[in-house]
Amino acid sequence: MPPPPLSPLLLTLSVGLAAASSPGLVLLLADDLGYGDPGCFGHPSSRTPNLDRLAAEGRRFSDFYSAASVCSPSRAALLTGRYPTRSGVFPGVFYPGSRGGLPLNETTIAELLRQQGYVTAMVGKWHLGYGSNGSYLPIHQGFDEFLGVPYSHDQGPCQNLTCFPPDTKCYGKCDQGVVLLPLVKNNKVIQQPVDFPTLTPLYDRFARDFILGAAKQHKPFFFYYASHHTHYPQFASADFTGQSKRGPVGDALMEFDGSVGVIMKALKDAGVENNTLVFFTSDNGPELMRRSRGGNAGLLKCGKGTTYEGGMREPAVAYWPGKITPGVTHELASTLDILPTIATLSGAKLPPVKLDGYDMRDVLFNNGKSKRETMFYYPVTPSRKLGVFAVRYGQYKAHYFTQGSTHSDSTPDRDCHWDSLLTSHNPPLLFDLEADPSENYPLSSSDISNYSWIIKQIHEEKVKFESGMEFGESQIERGIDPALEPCINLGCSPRPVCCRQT
Ligand code: CSN
Ligand code: MG
Repeated sequence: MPPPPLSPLLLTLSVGLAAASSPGLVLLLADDLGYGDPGCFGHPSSRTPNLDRLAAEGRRFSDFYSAASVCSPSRAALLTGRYPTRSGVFPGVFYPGSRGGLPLNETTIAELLRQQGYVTAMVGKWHLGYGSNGSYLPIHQGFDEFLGVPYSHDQGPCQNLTCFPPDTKCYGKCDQGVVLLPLVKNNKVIQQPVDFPTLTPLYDRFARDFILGAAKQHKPFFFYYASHHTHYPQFASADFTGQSKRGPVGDALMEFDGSVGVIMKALKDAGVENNTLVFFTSDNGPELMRRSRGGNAGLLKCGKGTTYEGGMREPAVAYWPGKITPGVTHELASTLDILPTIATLSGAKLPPVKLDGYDMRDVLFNNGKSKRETMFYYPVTPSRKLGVFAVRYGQYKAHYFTQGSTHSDSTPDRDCHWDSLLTSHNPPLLFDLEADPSENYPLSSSDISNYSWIIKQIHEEKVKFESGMEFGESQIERGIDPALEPCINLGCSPRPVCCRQT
């Protein structure tokens, strides 16, 4: 006999329960924050009580990697689970008038989750293209709502925008000759220029409203908080200016940490804290060229713009009370792994394209082994000809090419500087990252014959990986058209100066 039909009441209940069992997801991304910056990663004068609590009560990663050492490609990888060479997000980063963007046929985490009935929102820095009339904005990549700045806040005249109180002289020089920095709501410029000292409180309010609103509707939700902190020029609101022991970068980090606190309180107040995975990491290594105003890579070598560990190994924490037991994992994991993990957690089907990530549920929930054995390091300007600059396989890392970067200038280590030019290494420079995480002592120079077996194995992994790598058409080499820059006064002239709120 067939089962009796469900009553309308039961139907409502079962739909409600199914939705409630899909976990909430919060992705917290800091900008240019280094491996050594958060208190829970060892910084002696940072104040990050909220991140420290997530680390103490959740799982802290010691070996977590971004897939690029600058912003746009790193964010492309995070949202798609694919090396940015595939999606064409290279070389370097997008600019205000860039014609390109993350291709709309790429599937983002937000698109996967929206298909599963999630409500999705993002605040903060996008940096995956603006395009013609904002055609590359987050609302075209799976986000129901967006409040933020489409690119870096040094990619426009930033003078007088970032300091508090407003009549003090702002530190730092930014790009001139382009439009003032815009604040975008969905696909509309709502403020130009952005007032940075009052920006984070707007984001915090948005975050709280979104989380409480989703819970009230009994909808599973995805919230992506892409902070501008701690990117140059560092800023903070009235509540945080001068509050850290570390100067402007410490204040900026403290304000980011404050937002983490606001979001955690919203999860608690909404009653969804025990059904939400919170994941924190950073897009790339610290911009060491800013000296003590930049971030800190801790014990790792060099920073932003390089394929040394400081460029791509990031602080990371996963938090989910009752599901993730507190502790530290030394397993290899990457931003590339977030999409496949979230797909299984939400019951979503993986997009029918080549993915570079692995489901990391074993690492998160069972304190188990990572499925990931390798990490491939592409430079800021990747090419088919040179291929990957370095490969990590287990505890070993081989550098086939090394190169410094302006972003990592001014550290005591010359290897990081822009004038350490492209150098090829044959045999590769080999490091044991477990014995020597700072990449100070190459093994191959001391006794190459003892390590030829591992160099051979790494070479095989490299060949296998590169034979499966198809470069997408470069989105950044599509170039710049100043007419595409975001403008609050549609059709005004003369640009860019007319693009200012009146
Ligand atoms: S990034 O920083 O966007 O966080 O990577 O603000 O690589 O030429 C990087 N760059 C401006 C930037 C330019 C940025 C570049
Ligand atoms: Mg960045």
